[in-house]
Amino acid sequence: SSVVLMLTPSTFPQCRRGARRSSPIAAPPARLPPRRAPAIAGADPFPESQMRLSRYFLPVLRENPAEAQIVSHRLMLRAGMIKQSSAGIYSWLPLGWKVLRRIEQIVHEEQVRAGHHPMLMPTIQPADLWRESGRYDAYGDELLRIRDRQDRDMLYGPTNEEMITDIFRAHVSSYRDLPLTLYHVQWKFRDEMRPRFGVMRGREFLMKDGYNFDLDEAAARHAYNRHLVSYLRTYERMGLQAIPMRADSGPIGGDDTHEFLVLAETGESEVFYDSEITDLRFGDRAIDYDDAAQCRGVLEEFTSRYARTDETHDEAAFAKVPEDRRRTARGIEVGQIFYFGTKYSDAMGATVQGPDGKPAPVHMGSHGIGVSRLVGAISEASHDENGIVWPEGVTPFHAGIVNLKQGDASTDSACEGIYDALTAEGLEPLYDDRKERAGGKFATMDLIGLPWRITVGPRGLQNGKVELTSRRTGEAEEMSPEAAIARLKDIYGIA
Ligand code: 5CA
Repeated sequence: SSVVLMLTPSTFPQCRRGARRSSPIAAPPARLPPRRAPAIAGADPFPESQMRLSRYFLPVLRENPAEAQIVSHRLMLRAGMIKQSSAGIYSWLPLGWKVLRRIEQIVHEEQVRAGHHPMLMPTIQPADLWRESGRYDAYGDELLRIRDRQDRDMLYGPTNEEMITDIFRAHVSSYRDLPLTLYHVQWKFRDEMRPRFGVMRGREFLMKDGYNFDLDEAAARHAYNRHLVSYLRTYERMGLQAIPMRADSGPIGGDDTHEFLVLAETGESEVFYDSEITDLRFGDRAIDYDDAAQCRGVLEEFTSRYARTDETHDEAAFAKVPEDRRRTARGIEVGQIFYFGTKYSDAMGATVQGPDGKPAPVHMGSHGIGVSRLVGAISEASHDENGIVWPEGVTPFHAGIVNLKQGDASTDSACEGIYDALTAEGLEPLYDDRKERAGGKFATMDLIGLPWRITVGPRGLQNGKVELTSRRTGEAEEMSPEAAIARLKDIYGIA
């Protein structure tokens, strides 16, 4: 039973507050002072200039690839999104990379909204940092150890607690510089024993990892709660319901951690929960991320019911949930947040001078989102027998334009007109301008899962009409090209 929230961008007010042509900057929420000109929230920072299928690179596969065991992997291969290079390592072809960018963009927008600072750390790290924390040996075989030409031990980072702590201790020495949360979105490598399910469990994968530094436990708990809230918002914008569940901290350490799980039959984790939890929505509520009580309230609302992964499952506690609400299911872990106190700051000497003048180790936590895994998770949660069904929030192209009679002058020019009008509004249409039969064009559009399709043919045009079709419901409606454009503007929250 996969769970998908049918969210449209109009669920999010920041999307509605007017778009300016092709500027990739998000509209600010109502509470904050306006920064720059608003545009479509979550827009691709590198929009394509050539969105015509005759010139695009979309190597779709007709046959089901034998190596793919789950539907999302199969569909991502068939839709020409990824190509395996070696076990658990993939190239991202243009369509796949486009979805990845849109997910990454939403992650950035929500991180910045919560007051966190983007940066970028390298993929290759010196082993010595990991010797300081004790994890160089403790991390085991998943850590890819590398030796450079000077015989120095290096490693390909599976996570960055040590490196960020090293940056912190070099530059921050006073409590006045706290609180501080830094994050980046960077490729990671974990030499997984069983890479599988495509990008879902890769060896090389893209992760957002963030790290908070706070003076004391109370402040660090607020950072934890703030991350939980911002993650709820982040996943909902992607059209996903990701449920925070109490989990185990594994090699990251610490005693407080939640995983965010998307329910899906093919998920790798077994989960146990009170069914009431699936009724919760973060929705459109205003949140002040500096308000500790407000953030804690949201955390309590979303974590007070029983919801655990098999690692922390407690039969006795689960038995207290009314029987008709007890659920056992499977889930995909799309993120995890940790509070680990002074584990790394103690080991690595990351202290600040407190208000009393005495040095004290900083309290820390780390917070991850599986950015590349999300592409698989969304495909797994949102598809039908014909292909993927992208939620509007992450779709690679906002709409497809299907020309039913390529080469017919008036049909071609109507399609070009719609393409230009949508592009001028800051939307990205994908125009199927190939000389192919209608059935083949529809099948391609269904496979790659664009949520809206405008079908343009000579017969409809005689009455001044095109057809606007929803990929999700299959419902089609005849209307003028102008009305179709206006409808799409409305759907994507362009004033
Ligand atoms: N340092 C902490 C928080 S930044 C950390 O590494 N957390 S983690 O191990 O839970 O990873 C964060 C997220 O990355 C996971 O929730 C998962 O969504 C994603 N992830 C982890 N391993 C893989 C993998 N092998 N392939 C794809 N995504 C992965």
